[in-house]
Amino acid sequence: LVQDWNTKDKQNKDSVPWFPQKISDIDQFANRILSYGAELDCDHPGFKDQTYRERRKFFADIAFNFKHGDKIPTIDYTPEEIATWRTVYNELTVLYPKNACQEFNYIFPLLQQNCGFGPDRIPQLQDVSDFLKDCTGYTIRPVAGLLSSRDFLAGLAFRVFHSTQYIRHHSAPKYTPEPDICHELLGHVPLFADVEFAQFSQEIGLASLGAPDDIIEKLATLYWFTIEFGLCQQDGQVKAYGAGLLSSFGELQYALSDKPQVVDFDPAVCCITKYPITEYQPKYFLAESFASAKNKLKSWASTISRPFQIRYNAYTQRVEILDKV
Ligand code: NLE
Ligand code: FE2
Repeated sequence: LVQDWNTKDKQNKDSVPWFPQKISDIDQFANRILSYGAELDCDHPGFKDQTYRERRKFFADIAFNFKHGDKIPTIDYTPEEIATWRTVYNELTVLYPKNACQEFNYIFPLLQQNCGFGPDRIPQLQDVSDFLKDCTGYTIRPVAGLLSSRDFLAGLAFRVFHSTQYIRHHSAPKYTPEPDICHELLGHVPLFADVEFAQFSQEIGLASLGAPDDIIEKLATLYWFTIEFGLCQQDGQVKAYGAGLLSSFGELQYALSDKPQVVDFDPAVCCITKYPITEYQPKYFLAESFASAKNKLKSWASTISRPFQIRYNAYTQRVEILDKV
């Protein structure tokens, strides 16, 4: 057992990219974001809205200053923000019974009972993080903007989910290309409370630690087509389990219509498929079942060769690096 990878021999040290080995190492990602939440592009619906831009900066600063172990600050959401949440929440919750996977529909009422999910209030990240910790050990960290795929995936290895805290601009409730609090809470959170799904997400994270750039890109693509935009078959019907679908009442309906292309989930094909990030997906991958997607992805990930093995120690919240035998 090599306790500290960074003291390992020089050759390995040079060829293996840095990765976090303990949960507090994730603090180092906070100032490495690719785009800062306040610098909105000119085609963003909030670009000309000065109040919205200032609000985004406020949220970005919370995330910048967050350290592992801190409580996530409680937000006093404005009536306008709550109105946007209400629209998204009400539109989506009528679609879930028919369109969301069983696991999602099982957990959703638990979030209503335990975390204050409902149309009139935006749930607080700390409450949701506490709930997830009880269910699967997942915790939430606020994030200021987009992380690199490498950093984002590494968080999953520690069952840490990076979450935005701001809400989408009120002018575009049915679809936004960016993650926002609706996407995190309605799309991701329910499935992170599912034991098998939590395990599956962590596997992607563990596979990413110290991986070369081309593998990171493939893992990020698999993440995209499963955790973000996955479809699955349940009782002979197509259901959504991807968070990007479960948080967009526009795309959720589109994805389950006959408009997009739907192909069987095969990780080897999926991991090299190109995708757009600012519009509805032209193509989705359909898993035979939720469990089968997990198994296929796990077996694909196990073919990645690395000069070492990794084991997560939940007691110490560290990854242990083992020499290959
Ligand atoms: N398109 C999604 C939504 O509108 O909720 C967000 C996707 C983030 C990857
Ligand atoms: Fe997401």
